[in-house]
Formats: sequence, C-alpha cells, structure tokens
Amino acid sequence: MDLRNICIIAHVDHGKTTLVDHLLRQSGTFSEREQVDDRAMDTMDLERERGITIQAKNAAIKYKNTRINIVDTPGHADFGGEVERILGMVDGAVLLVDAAEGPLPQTRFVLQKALEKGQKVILCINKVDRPEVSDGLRTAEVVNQTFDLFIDLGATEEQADFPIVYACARNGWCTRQPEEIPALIAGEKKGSLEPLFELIVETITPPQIETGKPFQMLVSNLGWSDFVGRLAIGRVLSGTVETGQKLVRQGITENGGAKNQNFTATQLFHYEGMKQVEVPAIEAGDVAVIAGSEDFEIGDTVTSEEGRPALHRLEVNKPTLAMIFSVNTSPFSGKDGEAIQSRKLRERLLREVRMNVAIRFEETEQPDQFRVLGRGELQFAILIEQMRREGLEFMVGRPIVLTKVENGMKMEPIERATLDLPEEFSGDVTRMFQERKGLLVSYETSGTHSGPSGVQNRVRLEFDIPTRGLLGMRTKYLTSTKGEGLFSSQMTGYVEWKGELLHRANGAMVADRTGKVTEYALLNLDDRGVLFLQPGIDVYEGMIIGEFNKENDLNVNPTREKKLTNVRAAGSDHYVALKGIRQMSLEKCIEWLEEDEWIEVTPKSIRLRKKILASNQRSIIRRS
Ligand SMILES: Nc1nc2c(ncn2[C@@H]2O[C@H](COP(=O)(O)OP(=O)(O)OP(=O)(O)O)[C@@H](O)[C@H]2O)c(=O)[nH]1
Ligand SMILES: [Mg+2]
Repeated sequence: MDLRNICIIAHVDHGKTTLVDHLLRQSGTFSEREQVDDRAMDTMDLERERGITIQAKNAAIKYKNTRINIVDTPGHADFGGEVERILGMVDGAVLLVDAAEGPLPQTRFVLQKALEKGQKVILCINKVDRPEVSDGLRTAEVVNQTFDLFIDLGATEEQADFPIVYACARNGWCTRQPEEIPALIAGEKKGSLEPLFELIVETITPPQIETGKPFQMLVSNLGWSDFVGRLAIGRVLSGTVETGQKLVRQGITENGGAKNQNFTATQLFHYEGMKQVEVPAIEAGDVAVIAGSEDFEIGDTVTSEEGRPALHRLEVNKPTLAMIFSVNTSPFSGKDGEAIQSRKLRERLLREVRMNVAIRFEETEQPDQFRVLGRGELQFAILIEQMRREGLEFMVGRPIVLTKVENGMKMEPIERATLDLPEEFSGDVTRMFQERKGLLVSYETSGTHSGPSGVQNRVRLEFDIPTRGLLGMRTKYLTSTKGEGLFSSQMTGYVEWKGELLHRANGAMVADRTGKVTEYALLNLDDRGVLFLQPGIDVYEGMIIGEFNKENDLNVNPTREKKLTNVRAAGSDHYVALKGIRQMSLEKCIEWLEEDEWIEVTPKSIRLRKKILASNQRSIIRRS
C-alpha cells in the first residue's frame, strides 16, 4: 500500500486538533454509531480541561489506496520540544495559519524546524469562516505574510512553491479556490476535506527507504499499554520487524555513555485511526509501535543488527528555565497526600525526563532538592499538576532563567513577544514591557475587530524582551487588556545580561503563627493588601496569606478572634463583606513567587510560604 507520513503544525489554537478530527471522520475512521467528542486526539485530562494539546499523538487514516500516518502536535511554545522530535518521523507537514491572526511566533518556530529537515509543507489557511476575514482581503494578506516567512527562513525554491488550501476545519471543509469560500460558508456549496487529502497524496513524498538493509528505527515517542508495558514509537527507517524477533536497543546510560540491551519484540502495533492495532510485522516507512523492553527512551535506536552504529540521538532546543523541586518540609506535610522522600521524588522526575526530551534533570547541593530544566512556566505547571494528581506532595521554587557565559560575558535568553490588542491599552502595555527591559521593535495596526465592547481598533506590537522580564507577565498582560489581548513569544537567542530587575513590586503578608484564619482577622487586614485565603483555612507560621500593598513583607496574625465583651453594640456583628479574595491558581502562584518563597503542592491545596518559616529569623526587607 502507498504510504505518507505527515504532521500538523501551527501556532497554538490555530485548529490542528480540530482538523485531525475531521480528517479522521471523513476517512471513515469512526463507525456511524460511535459518539466522538470534539478534539478527540486531546485525550489527556489536562488537555481536555485546558483545551490545548500538550503531547504529540499519532493516528493513521486510509484515503483511497493510501495509508496516511498523521501526527498532531502541540502549538504552545512551552511544548515546542514535542514538535522538534516528531518532525523526524514524517516526510511533510501541513502548516495551519489562522486566517485572521496570521503567522505568529510559534508558526515561525515550527516552520523553521520543518524547513530545516527539508520537508515539503502544505499551507492550510484555517478559520476562513471568521467574520473578521469575510472580505477576503485579510486572508490574502496572511498568505503573503506566510510566503515572506518561508523566504525569511531560507526555504528552498521547491519548499517556497507550497500549495495552499483555505479551510474551515471546524466544519470539515477546505478548498483551493478562495472565490469558493463565501458559498461554502453560506452552505450553498457542500465541501469536504477532499482537496487536502489529495494534496497530501500528491505533494508529500512517500518515505524514502533504504532497501536491503536490516531493521532500524529511531524512538521518537513513547507509549504505555497496561498489558505489555512501555512502548517505543517511531518510523521504521529500513528493514522489517516481526513479532518475536530478537532486537537490540541502543541506549545511553545516565552519564551519556553507550549502552546496548537485547530484547524480543513481544508485540507490534500500527495505527488505525486513533487506535493501536496489533500486527504481525511492520515494514520500512510505516510508523511502528514496539513492545518488549521496559527501558525504551526517546532517542534510542532499535535495530536487528548490533554492530551497526546507532542513529543520531534526538536533540531539541536547550531549556531556558530551571525550577527547584523539593521534598515537602512544611509543617502540614503529609496531611493531604503522600509526602514523598527524596528518593521517590528523584525517581518521579527522572521518569518525566525519559518521556520528554525537552525536560532535563539535575542534582543540587541539597540531597532533597532537584533542579528541573524546561522551556516555560506552563510546561512546569503541567508537570506539577500531573504529579499532584498522582497523590504526591512536594514544593517548588520560582522559575529561574538559565544564563550562560560567552567570551567572559554573562548572557541571558531573549524572546520576541508578539502582542495583539485593542489600541486603547497599547500605552499601558508598552510601559509595562519597557519596565521589564523590553524593546519595542514593531508597531502596526491590525485592523478593526468587533470585540465584546463594540468595534475596536487593534494593534500588533512586537518586543524583544529577556525571558526574565516575561516571567509572570501573562496574567498582568491579560488584566491590563481586560482579557482581550493575545500574547505569544518565542525564544530567539541570547543577549548580554540586562541588569537587575525587580520581579514583584509588592511584599507578602505572612502568618506569624499556626491556627485557623478568622473572618474577623481578615477584615482587619483587608485594606493592607490583597488576601489569598478564605476564613476557616488552616495556616502555619511562615505561610503567605496575601500580597502586602508595600514593598516589604509584613508578618500578621490572621487567626485573631474577636474579644467577647459583655456590651453588645447594635449591629456590630454584621461584618462588611471582604473586599475580595484573589484565587491563586497554580499558574498564578508560579508567576507571583519570589526567590525566598516556596509553593507547597499537595493533592488538595496549593499554599505559598516563605522558605524561612520562623518570623524571628526572617527579614521583612526584600532585596532588590
Ligand atoms: N471559527 C473557527 N474556529 C475554529 C476552526 N477550527 C478550529 N476552531 C476553533 O479553534 C479553537 C482551537 O482549536 P484546536 O483544534 O484545539 O487548536 P489546536 O491548534 O489544536 O491548539 P493547540 O493544540 O493547543 O495548539 C477551538 O475552539 C476550535 O473550535 C475554524 O475553522 N473556524
Ligand atoms: Mg491541538
């Protein structure tokens, strides 16, 4: 059978998973009776809850006489490592670009990676049904911008001659003729994804196979089966693999040395739709899922011939951020979940590193603290959330930017941030970015949009800003644009260290004793800052209960009870309601945290605390 291997790449939210849904549906993958949720490929709980893809996933469809392996990838920059490793499994990519938003930072990143690998790209302009693009002018402009991006990224002549489809992935149609769009939107014409299927078969080259060579495969992804354990997923580069065959896993040790392991392929699967289906043999070119070793790691080579050199191990862009994971040393440790010892914490983190090449692990000078290196605050938040759902308790510190020394100079990572927002907020936002050492590099109007508050003029700003300056920015940016701003960024390189930067302007309000928070105490503290806790919550000395409205920290007693008096003044028991308690989600905590503070994570609670708990041993003056 004819074979094609492709992946779907794009900036976050441009519609990749939705497109894969309809490709699956229209290729007859699901039976008539089957109830299929939207974005069926987003199978993880956290993916469904957040509406974003976190892990790349495989599927396969049949179109006429062709078997097409498709990989859906995440669009969020923090998970860019997933895209990088998946690109080695495919021969071409469908690049989605939102017809209204146009190419954004992650579009550039994923396209660059695909072009570097020499892949042929099909451009799919998605969401052409959006009312903002109904005149077709914006769509044409977006096509031009994308073309410029190809050229800018050094596309070959052949790559720059990319075919284009215009799609409404959500309604499962696309067309190569822009003039057909209005009729398709109006339903006067019935569309499908047929033009895209055809393009995939016509323009993406079938996998190149070295004939006569023994079996060889690079492990690009890992899976898990309750019956056979760990699974290695990758494209078969050469040869054939059969069930029961003796194979060699060419892996590495913890220190990076070569290490071979013999094993037997106990079971083999390939994809049919979203399912892994057992097969007796898999041929070169196809995506194989192999069971038989518990030690598969991403980047390993699996081969039938021990003497052959292993394939080049996968490398992805280096991490830019580090976060300390620590054993939970807080007074309430073990109350909600399993307070794990350092050995178990270490094992859990090492397991994550094996599954995810974009994350690294390092020991620290402290035996109960470990350093995890990654790419962004969201990536850390997802890992933390997964671990707490496993019932674990631990603490994490503030993300720290990884600097490096070049020619004796301290260098820090810098990002290009792209903002799209209503013009009225652009002044405040520009000031906010400049305060954090951002440099405005472009300012363009991006048309008028009808937002919740009527018709607005929108602008698109680009800043070059140190990664350090972006930490904790998301919430602030959303607040100052009343939730109407778009924001994304992509690391572009390193620059000379830009000097000190105060992460958080305000200090913390810290409990000075253990007890239960009372409403009476909170009412008295209400105008000193913003409170994070409800009455009735248990606190310990050193735990943070809110943000102080001054620069230093403030130790307070949040457990104070009202003195009972014999004289009852009329109405004195009717408290005025609290001004408002700020709910601190995990992500907000990560953004807010300072270096001398921990987030204590348990299955039931997320607490903020000072690293030094005793108030008589801790200074309230914060260093700048
Ligand atoms: N108007 C419109 N909305 C669409 C279309 N396709 C997808 N969407 C919407 O866009 C949102 C994002 O869709 P997803 O398919 O999750 O996007 P994604 O690219 O997979 O996102 P990540 O995996 O997180 O990068 C969803 O709310 C979809 O319903 C379309 O053709 N038109
Ligand atoms: Mg997705």
